[in-house]
Amino acid sequence: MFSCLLAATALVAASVVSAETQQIVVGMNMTRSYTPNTITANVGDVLNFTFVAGNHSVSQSSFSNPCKDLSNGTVFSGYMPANITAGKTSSYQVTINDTNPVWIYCAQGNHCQLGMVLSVNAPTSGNMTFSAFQGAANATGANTTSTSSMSASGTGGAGASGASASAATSSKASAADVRSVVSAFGFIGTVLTAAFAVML
Ligand SMILES: [Cu+2]
Repeated sequence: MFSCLLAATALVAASVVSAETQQIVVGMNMTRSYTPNTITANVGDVLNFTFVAGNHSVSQSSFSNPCKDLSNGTVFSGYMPANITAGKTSSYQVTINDTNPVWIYCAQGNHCQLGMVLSVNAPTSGNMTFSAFQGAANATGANTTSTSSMSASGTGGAGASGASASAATSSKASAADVRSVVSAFGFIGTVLTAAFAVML
């Protein structure tokens, strides 16, 4: 699996621009988190969220109203309980339809307020960075659990949201497969952490 990730990285480095599937782990190591939580995606890319622990969601908000459902959004996974050690994982896919920023949060309890958010194509400077979004989510304080009745069976209408969702599906992957994904992300996370530590 790790070699596949290296191959994918090599393709990106070679500036091959084509639709790809990007892997995001939800609840890695029992944390309230998306890994990674800042995504850069091309039009047509698919974000594949794999829920491995806890009971989280992938929900869409606006930048200015974090932790709150976007009224015209099509992204809502529903609550996805998972327990990778028991072999129970689920996945949910979001297709990126344009390069506008997409703001994602977990609607479970106060997870969003605790910083469980993700951005797609957020500006890296200015007022609408990932950090600004996460800070705004932290600041909302109140528990704003999702009351959306949106199904996860969006058929890809572009809408204003820039993203569309496909039906959530239970993963057929073995726990070992997902563990290898998790460990690969864990490794990358360690490298990134080390890199940031050097930068700081
Ligand atoms: Cu959560």
